Amino acid sequence: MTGRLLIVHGPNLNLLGTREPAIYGPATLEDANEVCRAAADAADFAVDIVQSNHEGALVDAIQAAQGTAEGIVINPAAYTHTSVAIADALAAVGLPLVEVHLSNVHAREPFRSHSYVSPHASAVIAGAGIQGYRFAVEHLTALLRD
Ligand code: DHK
Repeated sequence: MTGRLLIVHGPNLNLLGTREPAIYGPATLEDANEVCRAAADAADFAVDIVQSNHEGALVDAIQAAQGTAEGIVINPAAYTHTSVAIADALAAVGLPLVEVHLSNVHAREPFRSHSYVSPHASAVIAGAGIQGYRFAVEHLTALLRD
């Protein structure tokens, strides 16, 4: 393996598959994780995957990536729009970062258009469903390779 990525899923993403499928799609979190593993494997990268409904646990996971991962893919879910702590943790570790949203957050309620995370991301992917994770991993691994 060339390297290692951390994949971070925020609150309520454990409910994918049953949660508002008209918005988030029919795929489960395990389906999304499989997309990440396959894309990472194709680029010769390994993945660590974390999902939590708790802001502090997500901060801990991001901090722990320093020294263990070379890049982060994160869907901070609702914390995208509220969490200075998660944005600060991402800035602190300073790893190449891609932000993913399953839905097109810009076509939804206005509060979803603001992200505390985006200023720290090299790319933001929204509205592509779980394939967004594939695009994110492909982009990040290419960035790390070049
Ligand atoms: C997931 C959530 O849980 C929402 O709170 C965000 C994001 C959008 C998504 O589209 O993946 O607003």
